[in-house]
Amino acid sequence: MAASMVRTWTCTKFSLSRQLVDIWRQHNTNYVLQTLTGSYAQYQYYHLTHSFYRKKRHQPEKVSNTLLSVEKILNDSTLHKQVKNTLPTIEVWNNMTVKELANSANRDINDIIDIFSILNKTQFYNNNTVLTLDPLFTRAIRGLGAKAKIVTKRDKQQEVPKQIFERPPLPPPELVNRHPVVTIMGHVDHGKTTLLDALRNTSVVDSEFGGITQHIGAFNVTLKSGERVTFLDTPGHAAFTSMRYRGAHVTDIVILVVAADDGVKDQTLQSIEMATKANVPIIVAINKIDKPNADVNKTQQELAKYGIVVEELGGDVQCVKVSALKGINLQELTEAIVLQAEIMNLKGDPTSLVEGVAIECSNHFGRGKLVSALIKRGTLRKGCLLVSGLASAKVRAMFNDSGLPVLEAKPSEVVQIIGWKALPKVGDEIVEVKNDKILQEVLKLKEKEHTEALAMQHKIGADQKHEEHLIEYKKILEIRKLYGGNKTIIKKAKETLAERKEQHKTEDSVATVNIILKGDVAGSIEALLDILNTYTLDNICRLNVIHYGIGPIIDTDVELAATFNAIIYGFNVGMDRTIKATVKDKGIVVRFYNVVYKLIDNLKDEINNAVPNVDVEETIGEAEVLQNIEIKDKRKKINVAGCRCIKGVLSKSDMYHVIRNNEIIYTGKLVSMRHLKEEVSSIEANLECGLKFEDPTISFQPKDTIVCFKIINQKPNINWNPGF
Ligand SMILES: Nc1nc2c(ncn2[C@@H]2O[C@H](COP(=O)(O)OP(=O)(O)OP(=O)(O)O)[C@@H](O)[C@H]2O)c(=O)[nH]1
Ligand SMILES: [Mg+2]
Repeated sequence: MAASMVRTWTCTKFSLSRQLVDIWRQHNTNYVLQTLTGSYAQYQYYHLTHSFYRKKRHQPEKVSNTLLSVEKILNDSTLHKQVKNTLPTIEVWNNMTVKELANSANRDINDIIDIFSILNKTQFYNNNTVLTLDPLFTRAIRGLGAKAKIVTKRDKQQEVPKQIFERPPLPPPELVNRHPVVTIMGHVDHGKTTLLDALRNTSVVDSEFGGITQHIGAFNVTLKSGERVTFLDTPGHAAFTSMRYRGAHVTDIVILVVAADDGVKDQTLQSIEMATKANVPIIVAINKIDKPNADVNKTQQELAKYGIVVEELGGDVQCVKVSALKGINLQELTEAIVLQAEIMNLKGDPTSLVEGVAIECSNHFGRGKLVSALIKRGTLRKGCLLVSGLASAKVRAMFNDSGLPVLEAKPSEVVQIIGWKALPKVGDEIVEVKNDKILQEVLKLKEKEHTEALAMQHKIGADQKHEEHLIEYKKILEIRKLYGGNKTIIKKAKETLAERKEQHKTEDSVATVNIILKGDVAGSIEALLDILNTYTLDNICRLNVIHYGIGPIIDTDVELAATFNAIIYGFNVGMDRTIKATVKDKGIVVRFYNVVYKLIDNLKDEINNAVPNVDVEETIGEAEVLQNIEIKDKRKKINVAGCRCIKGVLSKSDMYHVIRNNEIIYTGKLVSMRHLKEEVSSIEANLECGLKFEDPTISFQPKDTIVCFKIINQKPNINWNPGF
């Protein structure tokens, strides 16, 4: 039975002769298996042997067929897929052990030992052998049929930051009461800032550009009832998703503002989703009830559809009907907040080392690097050492939301901190460390993580290059397999690949818009970058952000703009007076905006201007073929399409497609257009005609479609929808 299986397999698979079967019968199993292995190896490499080449060279082959096959292989995108999709990714790190690699790769430890032992016969490998990320390692990963992804591993050295970032909470009896952090969320223009102004007796809304909030605002407020609340005001405009997200994730309570005259809108839904995902209770404030078209009931019903069922409708969500503008029911709203906070019994730990979140970061004109932080734990004082990502600070001074100095900040309070060496990233955690030694250690480790992440990025880039190379290699190999040592074909194939690369490069550099973004606060830059991330039309025009940063436009920005031919966008920032002359001399384009969607509108114009015109087809008429009419012209047979115009106009001088079964079978011009034996220049809808094309050999079938079109040289459609 086994013998017959091997026989069938060998004969079909390798086309080996009957001799092998005889050997199987006459010799022992080991011998047969060895022979099989040998034959298999021979089969595998047969296409690369001299005899194969020689044989192939003498095989008569039609040139056109050869070219077709070569072309087919060169265009074979499945090879791309094979290389790109089939390789699984293994997470690796420097100095990992064989055992760790086996776990990470989800492979048998012996596989790992085998592959390393084959590649490096001079070393003995066991479970605990430490591996370094060198070329041998990369080859071994390839040998395992995978790709490597370099990650950072928390090793012993990193126990210090672990202690710092994951401090155990204080036992509940030692915690003290703290006031609530309340984030106001909702759709654009539904009255969030007006409501907050009314609650704290200010008029922030009057100072906002374009009538919309574009920063996350943080305020410590003492309500008329004497209760303290920290309010965060978020923008409702679609562009500021990250700010809303941040607001929803640092808060205890969300006030969802919904205008009674407008109802539930996109950003209302997004706010509900964010608050729900962050597990934060919602209080609904139905605003603008003073408006004649206010419909509170309808708004409540709409909210119920999305899971926010207010108490009046039998749910458990508090809902207060207010008018922020007229100051109606504000007392009820504050009572609802206080009640919700009481239910939550919010506690804090003001005694331990500080933990907080960077709400906003900016380069303040007089104060320098300024971070607005929400304190979550501990009490922040002057002199505290803080670390956040790669940034660190020794607190030099602190200010409240009115810009007045404060001496300390306790849990739930928002405070502006100066003393930063570099600005943290908005939304990042801020932690206090005990002394400078620990600070330096943490920074060193953070730096290491950062470098490793960069190395990983570079590695990915290198992998990509390697993959491209591999695809080309596979294509040439395929051609070699088919045409043996035919040097001319292989040379031609290599040349074609090289030409395509070149062509790809030139196509790549068709249109590019380079920009530099400078903004007043990190949140604005983040919002702008989020919008730019929605741009996906790089095949039509590349959009490159050469550099972005916080603060006024300075000389290095101008230098970069000159080098990369970039436009500088200043959002809510000015430009150093000293560089105005350089900007003018170098002809740098600098644009200033203080409303986010206006900046994006301008960028869209820039992209449109940068893109060269392209030829597009504009259909002007359509006809249906009724029959193929055969006529004789100087003894030659000529086909004419007998058809009826069914849409628009057919014009004699324009271009035509002949379409059969949804496929264009011919594209060209007419030499004659006749209506009732008369030569005409156009045919209108519902009229019959005979169309004679430049190519007289083309024949027509009833139901073929003939499309008449003009070629128009116009700007391609830049359909960038940034989400607003
Ligand atoms: N009639 C009436 N108008 C209001 C009320 N509350 C706000 N408004 C008006 O609605 C407009 C928008 O108010 P904002 O407070 O800026 O709205 P917002 O929700 O903060 O807007 P974004 O921050 O841009 O999302 C302003 O013209 C306000 O005067 C209200 O209770 N009644
Ligand atoms: Mg607002």
